[in-house]
Amino acid sequence: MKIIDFSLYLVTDQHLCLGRSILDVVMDAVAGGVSIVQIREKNSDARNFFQLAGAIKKKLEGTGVPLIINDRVDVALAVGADGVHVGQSDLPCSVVREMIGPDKILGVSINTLEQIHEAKNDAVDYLSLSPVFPTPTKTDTTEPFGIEGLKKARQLTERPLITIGGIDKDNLGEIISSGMNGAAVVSAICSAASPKAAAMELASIILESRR
Ligand code: TZP
Ligand code: MG
Repeated sequence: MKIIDFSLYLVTDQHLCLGRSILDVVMDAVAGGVSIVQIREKNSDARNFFQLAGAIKKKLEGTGVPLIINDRVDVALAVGADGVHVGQSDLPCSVVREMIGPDKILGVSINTLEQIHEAKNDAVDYLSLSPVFPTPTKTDTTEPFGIEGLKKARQLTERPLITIGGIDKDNLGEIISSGMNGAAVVSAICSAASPKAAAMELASIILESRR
């Protein structure tokens, strides 16, 4: 049984880091209380993604914060990452699970309530409801779940649920109160003046909302 803390899930976007190195942003965010990190590189070639992920993997060693790779199973395996996150148009979860083995973390994006049922037999460790709100960070999304959608999803499954899209300090409390195991953010941390301070604030909102 894997014990994974999904509370504050950082998803990176190199282009939203305000010119700072992604490595510095990630480590600053980890110092502030991020519990899990996903490297998401939509425009990197395999070599650059591999080098970046390897460097981040090294830095995260000993922190207890798992490293997840978006989409690229090959990159995840090559750097010995802790897991992979796939979407509905990536390799099927059953295939990815075969490739990464039983011990790695596997997460999948869920875009509709029906997809929660469809994932019923998939050996995934968490479902990411995507998006909860519209966001300029990713515009090619399906209809946002909204808070009501999160609550409905919570009724449908006992599996770990996180959500992503437009999450910031003003709506995070509501998201956690709707039964989510965690919240994933890009710009709220990557584009913050201080990623560490931002992560600290978000982490404390999560703690507060669970009390
Ligand atoms: N998937 C669905 S929304 C999103 C991704 C990667 C981007 C979320 O970014 P932000 O800045 O936290 O709204
Ligand atoms: Mg994907």
